[in-house]
Amino acid sequence: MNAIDPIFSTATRTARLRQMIVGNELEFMMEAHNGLSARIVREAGFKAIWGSGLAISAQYGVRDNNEASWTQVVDTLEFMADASDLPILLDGDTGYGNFNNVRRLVRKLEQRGIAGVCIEDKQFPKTNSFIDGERQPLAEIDEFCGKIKAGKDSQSDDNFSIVARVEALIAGWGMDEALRRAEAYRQAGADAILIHSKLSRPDEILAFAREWAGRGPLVIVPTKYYSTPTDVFRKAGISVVIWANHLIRVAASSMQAVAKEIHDSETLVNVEDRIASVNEIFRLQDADEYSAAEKMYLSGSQAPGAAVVLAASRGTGLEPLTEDRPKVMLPVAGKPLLRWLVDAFKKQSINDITVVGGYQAKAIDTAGIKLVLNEQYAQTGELASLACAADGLHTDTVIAYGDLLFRSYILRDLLESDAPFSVVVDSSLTTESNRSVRDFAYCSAADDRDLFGQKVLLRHVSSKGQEPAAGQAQAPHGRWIGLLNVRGEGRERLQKLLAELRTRDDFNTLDMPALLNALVAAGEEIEVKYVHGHWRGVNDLDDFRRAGDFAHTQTPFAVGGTDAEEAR
Ligand code: SPV
Ligand code: MG
Repeated sequence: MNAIDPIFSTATRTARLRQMIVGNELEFMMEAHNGLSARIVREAGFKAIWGSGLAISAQYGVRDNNEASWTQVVDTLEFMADASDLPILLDGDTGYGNFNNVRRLVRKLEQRGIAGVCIEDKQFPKTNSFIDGERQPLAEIDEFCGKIKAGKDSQSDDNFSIVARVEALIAGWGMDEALRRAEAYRQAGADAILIHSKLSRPDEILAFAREWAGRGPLVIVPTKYYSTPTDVFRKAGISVVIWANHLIRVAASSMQAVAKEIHDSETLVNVEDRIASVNEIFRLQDADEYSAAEKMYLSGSQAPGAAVVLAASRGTGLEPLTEDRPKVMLPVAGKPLLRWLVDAFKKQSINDITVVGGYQAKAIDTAGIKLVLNEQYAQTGELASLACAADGLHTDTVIAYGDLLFRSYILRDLLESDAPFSVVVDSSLTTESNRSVRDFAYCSAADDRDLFGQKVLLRHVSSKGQEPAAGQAQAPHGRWIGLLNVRGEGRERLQKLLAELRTRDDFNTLDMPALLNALVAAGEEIEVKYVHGHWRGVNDLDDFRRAGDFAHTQTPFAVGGTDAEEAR
């Protein structure tokens, strides 16, 4: 069977394990020893997991002598139960102590979603049955029956199963003793008997099953008599076969082979195609589920991954300060203008930042950015600069003027837009700040808090427009601050449009407002995010001074500087 029966998988884990134990079919359990192997067991189609003491010890690199503490075992089981929804039957050794330890173990296993436990009639600390079996002391029958009863009395889910494991054949005490013990354990309340043998043939197991004559479910572990055809177990009336250690063994042999190969050859080339791919490991870890959840729950996770900053011009009005550097490298409150912008992008997890330089580009600090050059900066405009970076528009991208300072929420809010195109427009037209910014925006509706949440679209941007006179009929709705967010399919459409504009004779004179207007003319909807102040464009010396004041209010522990005109 490869797929888990969907009806079967809707029952609780305890109910499923119990059904396997008491049902009439021969059932199989596969060993797992950590979350990954538990998941692999499930994917292979098994209906239940054997939490092998040997394998769990081995994956920790310790012996099967209760060297791993019982709480470490229970913690491991928790990973297994999380990684797989199969019922897990824990190999609980001797119950890690007396009746009281069994009671606590059962309660803790139920809390962690484990469906049952198998306890064996040896003494704590135990040794693996295949190591000097004869020398291993067995528990007193009555004492062991007390453990079974204590376990059954402390389970809160009726379907939690306790399997009693008889070690009499392992210890060389003979068939009669094995049967006597099994019967006592059955009467004490065990849900099944695990009869264990270390012989390479199934003879004593089959003899036991005959004598047992169906008094209750029997479980076997054919590690040593592995060559026995499985049908023999079926005919003998066995209920469950446990493949007890095969995943830890294959893990060991694979790791040995690959480690040796890599060590000896000093290359990965011989092994790469013969081992699980890294992607397969991601799949087994359910990485896709994480990505889906991230989109749902992690704010900012949908942020565009890239930014393009236009920084090629020297800027008119600042000539005295820009002899040896472009405007974006002017220091504002202790760091260059460009660095403020780059830091703002990084704060929103945008790390792929392309700066288009031109004038004095060699003075641009390239830490954390990619610099591309518009060699023709002196004869060309903003669109020619954008075109230098347009080929790199391989993800959602914010296009920004380089001479811009803003409060971080402005970028964050812009990034929340799902629209293919969105821009930030400042509706505070009458303030002193940003007078020099002449990209006036005309929109489908004015900024109005009563219309909060309503979609507003850009209609037109008049570049280097005249300052609107008060009461003017066609007054603009604000200033475009110089941020354009391009998402999803918008990128390709922008690239296509840019390619078309490139064929125009006046391409070299075109600026960003021309691009926005061309987008609108092409039928694109450009969503408007209104703000009211909280940003500065830097176009002249006056702006430069204001930018310093503005930036100071953004630096940690800055005092003063609340901007009264923007405190609306
Ligand atoms: C285990 O898997 O740890 C078992 C089975 O107890 S065996 O190793 O065969 O004893
Ligand atoms: Mg064991």
